[in-house]
Amino acid sequence: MPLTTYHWGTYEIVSENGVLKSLKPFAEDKDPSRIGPSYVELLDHPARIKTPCVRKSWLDSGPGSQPSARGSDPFVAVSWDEAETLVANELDRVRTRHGNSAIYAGSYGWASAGRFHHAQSQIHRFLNCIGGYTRSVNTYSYAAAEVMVPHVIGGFVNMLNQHTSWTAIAEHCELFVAFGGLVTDNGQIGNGGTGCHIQRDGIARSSGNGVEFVNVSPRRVDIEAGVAPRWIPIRPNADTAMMLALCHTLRRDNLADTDFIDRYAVGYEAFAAYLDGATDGVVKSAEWAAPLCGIAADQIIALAHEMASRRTMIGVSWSLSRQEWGEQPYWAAIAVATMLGQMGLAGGGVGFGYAIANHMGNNVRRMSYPAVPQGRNRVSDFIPVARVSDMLLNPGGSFDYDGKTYQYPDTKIVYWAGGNPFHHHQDLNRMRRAWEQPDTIIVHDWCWNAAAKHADIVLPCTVPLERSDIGMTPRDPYIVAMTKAAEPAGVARNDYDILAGIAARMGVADAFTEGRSVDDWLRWLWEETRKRAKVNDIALPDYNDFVEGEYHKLDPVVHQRVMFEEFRADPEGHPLATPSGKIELFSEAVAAFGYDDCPGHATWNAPVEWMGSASSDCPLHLIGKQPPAKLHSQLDHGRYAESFKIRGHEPVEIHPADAAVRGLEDGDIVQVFNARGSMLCGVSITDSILRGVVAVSTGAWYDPADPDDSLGMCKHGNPNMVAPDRPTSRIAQGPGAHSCLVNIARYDGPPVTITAHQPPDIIGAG
Ligand SMILES: Nc1nc2c(c(=O)[nH]1)N[C@H]1C(S)=C(S)[C@@H](COP(=O)(O)OP(=O)(O)OC[C@H]3O[C@@H](n4cnc5c(=O)[nH]c(N)nc54)[C@H](O)[C@@H]3O)O[C@H]1N2
Ligand SMILES: Nc1nc2c(c(=O)[nH]1)N[C@H]1C(S)=C(S)[C@@H](COP(=O)(O)OP(=O)(O)OC[C@H]3O[C@@H](n4cnc5c(=O)[nH]c(N)nc54)[C@H](O)[C@@H]3O)O[C@H]1N2
Ligand SMILES: [Mo]
Repeated sequence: MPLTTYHWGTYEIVSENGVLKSLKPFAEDKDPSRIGPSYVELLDHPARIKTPCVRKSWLDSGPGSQPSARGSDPFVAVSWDEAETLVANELDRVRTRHGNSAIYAGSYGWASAGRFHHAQSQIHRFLNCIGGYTRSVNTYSYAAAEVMVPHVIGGFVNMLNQHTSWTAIAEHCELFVAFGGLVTDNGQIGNGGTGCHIQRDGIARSSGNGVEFVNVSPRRVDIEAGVAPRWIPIRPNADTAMMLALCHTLRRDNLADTDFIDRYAVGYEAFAAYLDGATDGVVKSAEWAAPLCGIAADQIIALAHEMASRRTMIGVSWSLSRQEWGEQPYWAAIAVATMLGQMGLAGGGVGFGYAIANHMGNNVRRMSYPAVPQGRNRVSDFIPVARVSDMLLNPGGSFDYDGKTYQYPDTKIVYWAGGNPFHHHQDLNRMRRAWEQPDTIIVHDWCWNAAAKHADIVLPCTVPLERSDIGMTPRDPYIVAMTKAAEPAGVARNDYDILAGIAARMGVADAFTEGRSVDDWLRWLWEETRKRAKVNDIALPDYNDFVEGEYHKLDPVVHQRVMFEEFRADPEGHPLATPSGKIELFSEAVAAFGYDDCPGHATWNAPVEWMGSASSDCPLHLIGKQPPAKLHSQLDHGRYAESFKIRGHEPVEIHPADAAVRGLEDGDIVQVFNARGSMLCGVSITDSILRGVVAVSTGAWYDPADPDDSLGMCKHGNPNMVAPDRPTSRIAQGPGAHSCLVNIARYDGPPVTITAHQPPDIIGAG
């Protein structure tokens, strides 16, 4: 049966008489995700964007007109001809008058799977053809780790594909201590596409072999009940304190593996001086950490002893990076693992994000795949991705990043394809003000989410079911021939064709397309893939046979992968990519940045917003976690995502005691609020959450309660109404989304109608 693939899995396309009917789980998938099938019912949903549209004031009066009406102005339907001309002229005006750095096109976001129709690859290639753009660096997923961990062990993102495999864990690990849990709902996702879901199986098989799981997390359900995890409920954003206390205990009780430390690490003396209190007068003992992290000192001490006596894997979820000082728990976890001396042993050491995505801990043969060539970006300006509001509000201002200082450019155009800033960015009321700064905002999307509704020019794109592509990623063994199963809705076009049309009007058609059709590009990508495969001694069929066969599965590696195995065997021959070639428990490079809050080793700093600073105004800590029933904002308007909501609102998980003092019952509608804004949620009472903590999944489309947004309230339940736009630190400038205090009260304002999934007013839509 023909196939398609998404970030949440591969599906068989079921058609009758050439008409797409449904999606069925891929036969190879042992644990398919239920997210996917919703796509079919959404192709023709009222929220589908079917024609190019321009915001009325912008169309009438030109760039920069009435920017505060973004989100409330009606749109005017225009032809592709007109839309291409408007975009080409505006890009040309801005690059001529202000230079290409005035075009911000970081365009962060997950877009869709498929190697060719990857929106960011396309838009970046196009903009490089016209002189370049200001880009973004790092991610919303784990920016703090991306910047800090390379200083400590010489890499991070590259290492995610090298993690010790579940097969090695199942065989050799005895104790798996997971900070932030192992959330198999999150393991539904595999960026770039995924063939067979393996996370639940990896955990179950390990458990069956006797691996004991410890869930260090504010939520009991962060490890599935089926494997009988031990729950250590920790206060959010206090993991670093607990980890430092584990280090201190290992040292005090002579459990640290000093042979390993001597041979494989540098800087232990300086770090130990900090643990002992020699540098700041504070001993980082379990007794010190207990009131900070909310875990009894004897429990921390017992855990340290247990970890030292068993083959122990330390898991660190990426959520720990998306908080103020989110760099530190990663450094501290590496310090614990180093002191245990098990790095490079099968089933021991540390791992960053097991179960977070389906590729973590698989045993795939590593092969690099070709991508659409990007050309050269002649603009050197960049921002750390989560500093977007800062950039728009503060042109010419300076920012620190990884030891250096840079300047924000003056942005005139924001161009987004394949991401949803009204989903991913924190403090949306602040972002709305920032959104009023540029002259022009251009968005390609397929549905009328808030990013599209707040743009000036909206260009409708296709979705994977409406185009052919190749689903392949070095993280997954399946290469999928993605088959076109439906005609594009309305006059929607592939991102490639949209950009080719604009390129033609700007005189760069040949540079952008190289004269190739979509089919020519797919064949080109396939031939490049075969060349790379050959170098790796992997034989791939020719293109026609591949498409005919629908998918190709690479052989798994025979050997069980163990991260740091080669380094352990031969640290001189296989040094880490750090200045010393070793694990840097103290980093001279980081110390030389001179940041007083980051002295060169893992450090505890109290966050501004956490349970330690809770007040009667804001007594609860909010976690804005990943949604189980969708990917970010994608498919929020589908029936499956809808089935998780409470009277149309995103649920807020709350402890029975916290609900009782507010007189709340299951299913009540509440306002979750702080000084930044508020959202309406449905109450879900559960004793699976630490008292004092509440949790709301991300992904509900931003739905302001009033057109000019003077209330600062989202009717629907988007946690970025209240999450702070505060960087993790000056080092990484990552998103500090999880460092958030709120209050909750029953909502007794006027009844609301959720309009998030309705299209805006469109003049002249046929
Ligand atoms: N409070 C809080 N906020 C968070 C997080 C959190 O934990 N808490 N998590 C953060 C994380 S980890 C991430 S990665 C971000 C995710 O943020 P995003 O990646 O921006 O979120 P998505 O909803 O996946 O956005 C993808 C957009 O691309 C569109 N799209 C899909 N396919 C195509 C295509 O082929 N072409 C075009 N042009 N568009 C397409 C979709 O309709 C959607 O609007 O959110 C971050 N935000
Ligand atoms: N279904 C689904 N899966 C997804 C995604 C999605 O949108 N939907 N998004 C994907 C993406 S882009 C990413 S980056 C990953 C993110 O993966 P994660 O960052 O792991 O995901 P979260 O769900 O935000 O957090 C996991 C758990 O961490 C716990 N937690 C939060 N704060 C703390 C803390 O301070 N300390 C401790 N110990 N625990 C804490 C919470 O209880 C939460 O349930 O997920 C991916 N998987
Ligand atoms: Mo992410």
